[in-house]
Amino acid sequence: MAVNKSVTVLGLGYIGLPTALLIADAGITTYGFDVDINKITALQQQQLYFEENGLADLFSSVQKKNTFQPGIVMIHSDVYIIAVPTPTQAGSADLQYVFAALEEVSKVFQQGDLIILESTVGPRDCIDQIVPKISGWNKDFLFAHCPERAIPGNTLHEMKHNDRIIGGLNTDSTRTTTELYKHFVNSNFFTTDPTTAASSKVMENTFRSVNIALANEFAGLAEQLGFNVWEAIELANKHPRVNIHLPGAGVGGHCIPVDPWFFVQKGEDESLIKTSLLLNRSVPDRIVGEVITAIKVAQLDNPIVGILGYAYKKNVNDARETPAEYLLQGFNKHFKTLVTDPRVSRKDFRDLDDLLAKSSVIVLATNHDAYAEIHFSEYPNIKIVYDSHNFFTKKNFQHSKAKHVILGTSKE
Ligand code: SAJ
Repeated sequence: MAVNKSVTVLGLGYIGLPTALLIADAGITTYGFDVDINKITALQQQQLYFEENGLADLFSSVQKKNTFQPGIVMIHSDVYIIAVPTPTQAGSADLQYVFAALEEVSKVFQQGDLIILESTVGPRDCIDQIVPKISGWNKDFLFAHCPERAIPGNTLHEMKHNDRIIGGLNTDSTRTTTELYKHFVNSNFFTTDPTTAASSKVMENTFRSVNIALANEFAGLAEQLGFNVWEAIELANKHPRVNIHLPGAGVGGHCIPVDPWFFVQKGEDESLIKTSLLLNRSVPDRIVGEVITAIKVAQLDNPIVGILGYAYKKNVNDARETPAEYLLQGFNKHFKTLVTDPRVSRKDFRDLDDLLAKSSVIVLATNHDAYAEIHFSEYPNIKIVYDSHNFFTKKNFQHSKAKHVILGTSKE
């Protein structure tokens, strides 16, 4: 695709904004559309609204080139890239935001334009629902499903260097999409049809869900059988064909607890995929139960629980579907509960020091690097530290009387 063509990215979130900026940085005129006026205003005032490695530098580079124009009014361009959320709804992808984006595209769409869907959708959604909608406009069109595969925290690197799967509706669609992506992706392109592209994307996150569930089940077994799950996983992973994932406080983010549901058929019970999703969802409740037991054993009266970390994983400021919310709700039913996170700000959240000074029980939900330097001896009020990530070391507990309870280890 020639650089004199223009692109509009619809949905300027965690995927859409970096994608738009990479395309604009390649010198292609790029329009950014979002229904959220606050996002558009921020961008027009040269401000970003989420953190991502390298995004600020990319944004200033693009500003100098003057190739990116955010707005809330659609303007015609040659390519439309849709990167809007697709939550789960009763076991399938909720396509309402995709349809709303298509509605916007239809206002300016011209014969022969290309529509690329980056949002994750169910295997047959493109063919059964999205393509028929575009066909209804009665104009020739090109269409490809090119599911995003970048991980929050390393989004820009992965967008540039991960292999891309281009699921074109026909050869022209695949070729034009590949030509565009070659402007900013420095990796391999694998071409297929939209249904296979969607399926492979959902399979990737399902692989993660099932493997993390296995690790979480191993953690439960370790507690019952009296072994250390962290050490056992490390040893098992010495085998050349074994790659056990890590247990933790549960599974968050807008992908792994969501996308595998697209594979679960309605009414299906005996599905490995469904079991993995439910197992991962049950982890925060299991932790709440374990902490309550530890509190009883330690005979703590009126304990105050302090949750360390609210982001869904370490070193990001993203709290979508975070398991820390289930911990908060679970503890709140029984005890006064405080939360801190250096990267997620909410009015009711505390400073780290304030939380450490007030809590008698600490529950590590998110293993942010920022917690590595805590010295529990400075907070004699803290009696129990529940560590969901095997994160703290002896150094953190030097001269401290707090009990270090590690998920997935014997409680004796
Ligand atoms: N987690 C564990 N144990 C592990 C690994 C992760 O409990 O061994 C937890 C994390 O703490 C987190 C959740 O799982 O709560 C998901 O984190 P993640 O880092 O595994 O993945 P995401 O959700 O940030 O991004 C995933 C990626 N998919 C895969 O790795 C297959 C990313 O490449 C996708 O682009 C993204 O989903 C998406 O948008 O689908």
